[in-house]
Amino acid sequence: MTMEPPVHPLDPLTAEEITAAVGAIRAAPEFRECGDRIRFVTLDLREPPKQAVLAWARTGAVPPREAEAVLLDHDSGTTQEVTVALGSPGDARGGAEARVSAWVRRDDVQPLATVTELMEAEELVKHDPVFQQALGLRGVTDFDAVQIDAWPAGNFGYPDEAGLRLARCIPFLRPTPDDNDWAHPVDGLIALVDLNRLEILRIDDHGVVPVPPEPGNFDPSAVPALRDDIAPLEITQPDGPGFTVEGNVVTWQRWRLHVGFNSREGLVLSQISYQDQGRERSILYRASLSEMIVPYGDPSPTHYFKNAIDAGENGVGISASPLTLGCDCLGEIRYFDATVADADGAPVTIPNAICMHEEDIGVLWRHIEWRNGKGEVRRSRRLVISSFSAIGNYDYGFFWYLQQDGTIEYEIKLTGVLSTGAVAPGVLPAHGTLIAPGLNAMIHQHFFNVRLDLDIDGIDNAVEEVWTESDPPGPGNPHGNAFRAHRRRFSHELEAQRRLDLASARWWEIVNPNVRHRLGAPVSYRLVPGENTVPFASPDAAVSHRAGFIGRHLWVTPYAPAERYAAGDYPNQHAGGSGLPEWTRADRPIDNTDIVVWYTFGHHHVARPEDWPVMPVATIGFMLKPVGFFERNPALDVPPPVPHAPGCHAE
Ligand SMILES: [Cu+2]
Repeated sequence: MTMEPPVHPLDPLTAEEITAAVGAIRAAPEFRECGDRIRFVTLDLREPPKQAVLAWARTGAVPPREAEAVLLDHDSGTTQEVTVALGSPGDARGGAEARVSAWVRRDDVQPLATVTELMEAEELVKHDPVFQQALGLRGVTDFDAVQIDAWPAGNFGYPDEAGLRLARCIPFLRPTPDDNDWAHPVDGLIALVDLNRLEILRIDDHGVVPVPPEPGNFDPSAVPALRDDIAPLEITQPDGPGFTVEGNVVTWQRWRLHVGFNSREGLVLSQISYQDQGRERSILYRASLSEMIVPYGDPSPTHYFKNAIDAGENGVGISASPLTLGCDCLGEIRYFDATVADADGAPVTIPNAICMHEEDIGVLWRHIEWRNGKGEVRRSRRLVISSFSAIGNYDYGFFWYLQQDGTIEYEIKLTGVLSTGAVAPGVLPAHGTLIAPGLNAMIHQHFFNVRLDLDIDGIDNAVEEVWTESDPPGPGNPHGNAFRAHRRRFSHELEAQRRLDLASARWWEIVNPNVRHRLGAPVSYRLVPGENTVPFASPDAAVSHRAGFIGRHLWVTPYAPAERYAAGDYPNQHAGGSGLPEWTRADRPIDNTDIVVWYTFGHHHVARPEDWPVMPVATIGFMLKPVGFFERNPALDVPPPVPHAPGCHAE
């Protein structure tokens, strides 16, 4: 089979490449040794090492294309890690058949959950006579109106769960198929399912709680009257958008970058650079969401296990939804499709999975002279690259913004439906908020970790902590007003495991010690924190081990291609300790070398009645801002928006 040459070595696998890789895997002898119930969990580009990609940019030498697949053999309960060489047009094997180059069989890990097995678990529990009997005790007799949510089981060290692939299944009532999935939790009842054998291992009934009666629908028919005072708002760019797209490489004003996508992380931006006075300067080699986790704070038997590790347990990319013009994104949109593999290995295209457009975000900079009323005003434009994933009850939007002043911003939009439980009439939940009669939204947190492989003006970088202290009172500070910023450079991994500290206005700057600003300091970018919190689960809790990355806001590691996910490659049912805590134990040097910055940020969610029946978007994120990277404000060259308007531009 001949395959179209990729435009860029980081381009996601094409449908043809997925088909070729799956063909090679199916033809391998190792595949024939697996059982009939074998499924493709993920199948993605195996990214070439950074040096190979940088060499390609310099010399045009195309690195070989490779695919990496994770398969789950339900019959043996084993995971198969397969690497496939796809060949590339530039190498000697151009156009050759794809072939398996590595096959590792593992019986010590659980890959992320496939939609297929979660639906199988739902059918199993729904039709189980013992479970139906327990539902009957709660007045539920129409079992077609029952929805079963299969949650990742976590790992609580129960000896009878060791080595099994499990889901904890809880029921909801859904009187009609269009109902809100989570308005009517049937609390107190839980089934433990072996997903490999498709068997119910246990059904635990912790007592009947009345099912909350109120519907929670939010489609137009559920609203008494829709507003009729929304004036039309159209965003048009008569000459087309201001960006150019070649394959997956985007150029917009001074920015250039590559837009990628994979099953686990979803949107990936690579090779972000900025054209500064004719020089293309590198900033970020690669940026992606490395992991996320939602720990719930309710200790009851039907909620304590809720610690959704959504990237490593479900896959942010494979959960991406198609985006709709005028709904998800507004304006002159350029979409990118995403292609992933389904459980049988067939390529599936998620149309319009990524949306890119320009947005006006108000004033960029301004000064009006008070003496004569003359001055200059510029409007700010940003490039938005985004995707949305629906993972269980939550919908997460992942938004990258590139701005004209050299700022890179990342924002996650949290929306969708709350995870719910039930309480008896008159009871106020201790670990949650009453959001409708009898309906409990349990307290929880959302932690995200972003892997930032920064290459500020080159590969060798370092991280400095910056904090502010008041000067001591004395002759040098006679008025007591003095305070100043201090900084120190991290030399090894362990000292770079840091938490934010409001009292010292702590933040971190990524510097290139080898490139100086004209004023003397190393060029740098500042990681500007946004909203954040710390975990409230005890340090001994399972979640604190299984997602150790949430214990620190900052981690810095030396670049290692295999270190990709903050909670490790296989967090599903993992006992804990993997990922960042494991890698950094070696305390490797991180000063003036190729480093990766991992930033954890958390949204603390004490639910409100206004979050029901669907949550207005909450946002959380951070910025990367140039600090002594440019000579001065790099956006001085943005032209006046209205050339001759008084107060906009003095002539
Ligand atoms: Cu939440």
